[in-house]
Amino acid sequence: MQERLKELQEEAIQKVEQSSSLKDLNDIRVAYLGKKGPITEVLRGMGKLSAEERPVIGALANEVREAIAAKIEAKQNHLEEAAVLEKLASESIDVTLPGRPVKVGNHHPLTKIIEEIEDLFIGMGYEIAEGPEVEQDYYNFEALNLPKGHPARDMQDSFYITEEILLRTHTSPVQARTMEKNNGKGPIKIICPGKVYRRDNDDATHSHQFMQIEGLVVGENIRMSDLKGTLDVFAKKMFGQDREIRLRPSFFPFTEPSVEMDISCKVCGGHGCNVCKQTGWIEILGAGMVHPNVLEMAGYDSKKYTGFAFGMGPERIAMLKYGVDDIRHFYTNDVRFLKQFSVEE
Ligand code: 2U9
Repeated sequence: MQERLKELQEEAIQKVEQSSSLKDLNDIRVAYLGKKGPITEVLRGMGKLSAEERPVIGALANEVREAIAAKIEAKQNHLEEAAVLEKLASESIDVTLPGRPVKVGNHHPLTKIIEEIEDLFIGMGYEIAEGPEVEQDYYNFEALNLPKGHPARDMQDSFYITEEILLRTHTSPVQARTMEKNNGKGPIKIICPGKVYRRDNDDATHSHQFMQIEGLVVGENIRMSDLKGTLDVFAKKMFGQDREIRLRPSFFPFTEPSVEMDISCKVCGGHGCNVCKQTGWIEILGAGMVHPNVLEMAGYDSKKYTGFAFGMGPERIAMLKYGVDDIRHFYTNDVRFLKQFSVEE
């Protein structure tokens, strides 16, 4: 029996050494140390042994069992460690590989135009001013020399919330509010960008909601020549140094005299083409010297203070600059349209 036990130990240990997987090891454990295994069988047959043999064989059987169990455990640790090392080796990453590009969005074309114009005027010493989109009739019309019943109000039909409160039809109320806050003192140099609303039917060139950028300068000795020089710098920086500007007489209730500014057509160089409707010129903005009534209503002495103002539509500028043929593209947010502006200039 002693020999049989020794044989079993050698046999089991040899198998453990040859095993190459955790499954093999478990099979060996079940085969040699399990309830139906040969060692258990030896122990079961001990009843037939003499009183002297029994403790000797019992002790040996336990030794053999422990030796096999210890060998299995050692081999199991070894196999587990090897498996971890193999996994680490197979899962190692190459940190020198280039990363996947991160998907980034881009500014909306109108935001780009507005920021470009803002930067340009900030460079000339202007500040940005903003105000409410839900506005009082007083700041939207009255303070701008458009009293109730004035015919020019018809051109700026609005969305009314009450008789006295409406969605602003231009950003001019921001300038009126800024002047009022300054208590009759100058100088003021501001750019006012923002959303405006008009009761209009939407089509390729009209929208009930659009954007404006207006500018206002108020101070002593501000002249028409300052306005012209400023607009010339703006036009050249925005559309190219080779652009010419042209001022034509116009009318706005809040400026006197009033003008409209054209730039020479970049496509034909002023000779006439489809883009400029054969005129050689493209209309860009309106402007003028602040009407004395507007200055007086905001608390300025119009004998001492003068000013100029201008206004333009970023949509129109963007349509000209990027060749967009329908104003509705700016608001419907089709990513195929928006993506075309992804290259930051
Ligand atoms: C104050 C005084 C004067 C703002 C001005 C224009 C001329 C003008 C429109 C052109 C097309 C805007 O985008 S558009 O609809 N604007 O032509 N705006 S002068 O004059 C002001 C504003 C505020 C206190």
